Amino acid sequence: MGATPAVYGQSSRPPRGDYSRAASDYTCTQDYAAYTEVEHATWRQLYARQSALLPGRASSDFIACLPQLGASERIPHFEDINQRLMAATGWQIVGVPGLIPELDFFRLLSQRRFPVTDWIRTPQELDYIVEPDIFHDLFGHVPLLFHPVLADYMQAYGAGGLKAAELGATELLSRLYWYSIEFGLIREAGGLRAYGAGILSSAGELAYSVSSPEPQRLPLQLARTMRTRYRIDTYQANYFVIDDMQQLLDFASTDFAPLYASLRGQSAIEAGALLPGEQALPLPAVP
Ligand code: HBI
Ligand code: FE
Repeated sequence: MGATPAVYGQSSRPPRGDYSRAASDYTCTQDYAAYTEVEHATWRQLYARQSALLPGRASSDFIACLPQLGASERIPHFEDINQRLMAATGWQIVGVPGLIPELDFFRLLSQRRFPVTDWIRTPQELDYIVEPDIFHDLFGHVPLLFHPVLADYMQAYGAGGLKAAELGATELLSRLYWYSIEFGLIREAGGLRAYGAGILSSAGELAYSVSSPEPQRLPLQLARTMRTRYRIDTYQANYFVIDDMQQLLDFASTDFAPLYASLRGQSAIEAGALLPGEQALPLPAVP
């Protein structure tokens, strides 16, 4: 078993889960009997609160896929979700004790296995938790694994991550992940909608991301997005917007090696900054 992983952006605080129970690929089985009634109640409370916030804020694809999770009242059994997920897009979720090293993460995604942290936050952490817990992973990420285009993008991202690691470009690629899969926005007929898991699982950031005038919103473009730093401990200072999920899959089919090479000499852009001549996207008028 490798040492517990340095997690992205975290302080030196040791990660929360018990990594000694994980296999060499960091996966561990979900100990369903170990969940307490308090933990099921926390899940129920988070699920009810977040679901009520989705209409008019979450992507319509996310809202359509959420019922496939089949778990509003109690923490779901991973194998129940896997039966539906495997049939839908060939993905399965696997338990992990928490954040895992990038290479292991990329490898699992390339195998259509999504790592889901198997512990849940305490009632005192209802509004904010630094590390992703089971609610962030299951409620935020798993519904869109039922979406065929997103399902293919996630696997391509994993395969791309393994290549990026060989080219020393994982920081660039992780920014693309951050500003799409974690904090991505999509433009729909009704206005801006969130499809990123970090937004969809956050009570406060969901409304902020699609309606606050504060953050900068820009069209998602590979080079610009890969140059843009991100913060993990506040709402995002900028968001990147796509018009169609297919855009992500089209990105994934391009060869990133020349892009990485061209970005090597370019400086990173601070979150929230605009380059000379750049125009942030206006907030769409609320219909
Ligand atoms: N580990 N379990 C888990 N979940 C993640 O989302 C995750 C990770 N390790 C690394 C990571 N994400 C990011 O650094 C990716 O950009 C690789
Ligand atoms: Fe996440």
